[in-house]
Amino acid sequence: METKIRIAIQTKGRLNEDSVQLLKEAGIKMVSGKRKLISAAKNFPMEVLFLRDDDIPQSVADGLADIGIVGLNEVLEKKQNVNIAKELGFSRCRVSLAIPKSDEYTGLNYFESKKIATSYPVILQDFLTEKKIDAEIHEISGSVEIAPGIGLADAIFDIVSSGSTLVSNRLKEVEVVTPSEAVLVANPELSEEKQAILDELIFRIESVQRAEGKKYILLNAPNDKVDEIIALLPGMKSPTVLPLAEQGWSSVHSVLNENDFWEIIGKLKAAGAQGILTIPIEKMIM
Ligand code: PRT
Ligand code: ZN
Repeated sequence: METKIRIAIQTKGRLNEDSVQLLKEAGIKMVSGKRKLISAAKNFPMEVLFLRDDDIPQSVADGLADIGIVGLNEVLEKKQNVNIAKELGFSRCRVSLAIPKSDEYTGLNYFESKKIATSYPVILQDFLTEKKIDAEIHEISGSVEIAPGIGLADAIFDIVSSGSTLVSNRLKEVEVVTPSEAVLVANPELSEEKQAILDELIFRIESVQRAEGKKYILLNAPNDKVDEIIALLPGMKSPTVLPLAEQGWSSVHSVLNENDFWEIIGKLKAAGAQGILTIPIEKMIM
């Protein structure tokens, strides 16, 4: 029988859509139809297991799944024996300490003898121990941010993304304890065959990630301006220069970062480039 790798992803929630999208961009098609607990891929030796994010670290450590996509915050909290195979760059957030807005923050000693509400007691305890702060941890599973307002705690330790939840609860972020993002985790004892499938998956993910924020650019230029124009293009290697049917003109192709796109476009135009076209890049293979 053909070896398959089993990946655990979140059934629904913040990670689900991006996890499915990542597999899709890696060229992995899932058998359509109703979402079941487990779903086979059509064109890749993979099975997809849908779980709550809280259960993913353990299912990978135990071998129920071989790999999984989960927030780093859950990996750190659950302390299961899994390897981080790849940082995925989505669902970025941070796990932070926050206190009432009206309080003056005096530094970490603020938390001495205070009561802190959180759904991440393990990460918080590790941090407090490391910083030698003696505080009381009050574990609650949801709506942590309302705890100070109702007198349940003095401070909170929770996930922050835009910060608007803190603002609307009259809290302020005072310490970022750990940044987090979605990560691909793997069982540390994969068979050789499964490791090879994981390597192929990582290769594909990296090709997609490399193309992110990049544009393919094509432009026409008079031959005597080509050197000047090439000097403006960062590119991967040297740009492609092709003769146009019209005498004395060339077509120049290269790759641009989206970030410096407009700045470079202005310079290219000033240098005599015409008919500038940009095209999104799906994948970049190195
Ligand atoms: O049902 P299941 O158990 O699978 O899902 P869940 O409800 O436990 O998790 P879910 O889907 O809410 O989040 C999954 C993962 O997304 C988390 O473990 C984080 O790694 C990541 N993530 C990214 C976030 C956020 N951003 C986020 N903003 N998880 C939660 N939040 C919450 C946070 O708890 C707080 O209430 O959003 C609020 C803060 O957001 P801002 O933008 O107001 O700062
Ligand atoms: Zn959860």
